[in-house]
Amino acid sequence: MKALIIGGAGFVGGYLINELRTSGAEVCATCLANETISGDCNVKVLDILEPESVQSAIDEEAPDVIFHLAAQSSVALSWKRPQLTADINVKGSINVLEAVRNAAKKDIRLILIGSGEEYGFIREGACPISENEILRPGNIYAATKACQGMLGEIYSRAYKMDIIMVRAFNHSGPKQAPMFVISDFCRQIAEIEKGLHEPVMSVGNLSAMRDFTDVRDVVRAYRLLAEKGISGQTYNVGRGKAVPVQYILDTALSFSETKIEVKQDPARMRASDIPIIEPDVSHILADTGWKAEISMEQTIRDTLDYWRSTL
Ligand code: A2R
Repeated sequence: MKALIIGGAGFVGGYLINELRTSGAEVCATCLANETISGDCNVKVLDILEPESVQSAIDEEAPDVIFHLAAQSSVALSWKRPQLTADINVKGSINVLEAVRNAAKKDIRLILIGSGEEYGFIREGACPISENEILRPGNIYAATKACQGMLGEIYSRAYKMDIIMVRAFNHSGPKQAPMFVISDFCRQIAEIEKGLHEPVMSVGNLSAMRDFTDVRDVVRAYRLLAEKGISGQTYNVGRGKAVPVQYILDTALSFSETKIEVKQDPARMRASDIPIIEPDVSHILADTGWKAEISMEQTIRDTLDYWRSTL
């Protein structure tokens, strides 16, 4: 398989390059001019806001499959920079869709990576959430990803293109930015262990229940969807077993010998926190045989070890 990863310099990109290379694929990954790609693959500089560049990259590579990861992926930044978020996540995705539609190679499979955030304000009793659930995005990032998924469905139906839409739920692992909860807790613990700040951890809402999957399992799901997913369909990617954020905190703390006090920080509490977000993952299991295999405990341990060795 010849794969092109658009947006390969982010958290997921490095893991996906590794997953695809290990499975024997030939890989080319793109990044912005100021970024670098970590992984064993060909590299191309590409800004998805330039339609001609997207077209040339796809025509030069002539891949069998494209994984579209490039995004403005921060919910917080999406509130501050809504136009930029819409430009990259919607216009940028249209540039990719158009370039695949007009590509010289006609049998390219496109995997559009969306988000569990698209479901937004989930009805009580709707968990586990199936792909057929109505989308009620609750923030600008989520709305742009829902839009990307809808465009994918439209292009797939109207132009008979081979497109698969993914809604990835929370994923985590070593190297993730510390604005995400597992990485945040692990970094705070590693900093405290090194004496970099007082032994007090600040936390937000610990009762919210979320579904966490190791990034290494997530990229395996993306590869299997490229190999076995059904064209035109949307797949949830997640563990299918939500846990309270309190469980992550307790597990992370249990891996440290240091005595640490936990303090709730009002700045970290979100007014609109949805009590539980848990995907139904039977669709991807049925079509590809994929399910999460790496335990949450392992992810937390590896992320803590990453911060211990990085700080
Ligand atoms: O924002 P930066 O400088 O970190 O660059 C991001 C890049 N990117 C772009 N690439 C090409 N053309 C653009 N105009 C453009 N704007 C941003 O896409 C970053 O290197 C990459 C996305 O990586 P992350 O933000 O680390 O996301 P992650 O965790 O790898 O997630 C991959 C996908 C995204 O579509 C998420 O929305 C979804 O999975 O959950």
